[in-house]
Amino acid sequence: MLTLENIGKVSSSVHLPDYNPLDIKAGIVHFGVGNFFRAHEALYIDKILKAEPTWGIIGVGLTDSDHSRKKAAMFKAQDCLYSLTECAPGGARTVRVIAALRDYLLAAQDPQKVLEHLSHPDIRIVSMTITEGGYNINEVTGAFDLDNHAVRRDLQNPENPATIFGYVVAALRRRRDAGLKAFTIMSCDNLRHNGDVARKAFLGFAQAHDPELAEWIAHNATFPNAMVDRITPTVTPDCAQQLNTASGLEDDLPVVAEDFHQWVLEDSFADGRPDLAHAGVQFVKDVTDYEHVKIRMLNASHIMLSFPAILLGYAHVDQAVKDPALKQNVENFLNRDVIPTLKAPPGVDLQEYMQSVLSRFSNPAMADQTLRIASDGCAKIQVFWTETVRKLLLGNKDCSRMAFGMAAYLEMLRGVNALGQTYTTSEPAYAQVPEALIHSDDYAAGLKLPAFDAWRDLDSSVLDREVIELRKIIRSQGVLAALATLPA
Ligand code: CS2
Repeated sequence: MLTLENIGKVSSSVHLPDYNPLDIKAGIVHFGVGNFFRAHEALYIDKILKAEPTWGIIGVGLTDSDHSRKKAAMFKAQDCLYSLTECAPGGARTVRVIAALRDYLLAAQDPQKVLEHLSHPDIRIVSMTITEGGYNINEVTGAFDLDNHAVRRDLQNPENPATIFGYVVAALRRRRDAGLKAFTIMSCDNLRHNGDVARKAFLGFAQAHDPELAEWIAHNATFPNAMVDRITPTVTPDCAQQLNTASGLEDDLPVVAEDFHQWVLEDSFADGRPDLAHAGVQFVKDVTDYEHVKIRMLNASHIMLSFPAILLGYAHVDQAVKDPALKQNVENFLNRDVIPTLKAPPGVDLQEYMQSVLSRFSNPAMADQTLRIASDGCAKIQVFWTETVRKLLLGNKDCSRMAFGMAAYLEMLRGVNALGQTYTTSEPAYAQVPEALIHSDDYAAGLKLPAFDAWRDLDSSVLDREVIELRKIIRSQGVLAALATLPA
């Protein structure tokens, strides 16, 4: 097993930390220790720990399930070590053991310990990857949703929180009362203006809890915006075994990612930060243009590709992007619907960016899952497509590719592909939504789903009619026939 004790015995081809993990102190608490975080922020931090050993990370898991308890036990058993395999499109691989994570807590098992860490003066950054839908912002009102059940519960029990908002705000109260500084709240999720969204969410909660505290937080905490990028597939048990066979490690928690990674960050930190530029972070005054390019091009075409790919029976993104009709559709979508309304950040050529995205999607070494991409499609459509749809509608532009994407999404939600095989999609936002909307024989019913809420204020009658027509064609003749009806 991969542990601190055994770390010296690994094969010489594996890169080991260039610092002693026992010397590391925690300066960051991170919520949501998923694969993306472990392949991204944790790697950047790993690269600076030798020079700055006070920036180790304490990971916190918020979901309490058998799976998360098992994961927490594995982290403990491995002294929070894990391996990251980075795969270049040409086949080259490197493996490194990351020791940036120095503890892992499941919040439900030890809520007070989480609060103690968050209230400790050594903790100066609280970062998070809690998914696009995790910020509890109502897409229609644009405000923090105080009706959410868990939020209401936390507002009534502020000292025994269960949501990230409850934990962070309770800790900030303790810090203020103890005369300590606030920390930086750093979102690493794929949202436009993720820092501003985080600010709205945490201040929205704090305001409802205690307006005076909310004001203190507004003046003392910071919420830098960031663009984060690295494709990090789900690691299935088979994949974990292959990774271990290749690395010679016995790692229960291996992660795999492409060789590309990028982090563009605003330099706005409440109480210092490590020298992340040394690890490759680009600090800029305003990340807006970087975020828009990444989200409206990469993430938006990831779902534009994966929804129909699932219907065609493609399990992996690299296979899907080799399908000429699917690839052409993504290129048309980017060239005609997205790029004309995007502003390129300095030094970025949007045509080159598109080619690099398509080449990253085709990296066979990772076999990124189409079902992973399609999961939580509701929140992803809201975040990745809204701006493009609104611009098309407002400009009276051709909406056919968008209609195709929406039709493919709605057909995909039904859980059966063109080969008659069934699969399960994950849509956490639909817990309250009547199943009937998804399974109705009325092709228009699905248009009422919250995925499409963010342009309800606009006249979308033409778009909606196209969605209905394309659904009919997908259902009767298949995805490729529907694609063939789009403008060449
Ligand atoms: C993907 C992202 O989940 C998704 O929809 O588009 O996870 C994507 O792989 C990352 O944002 C790449 O940085």
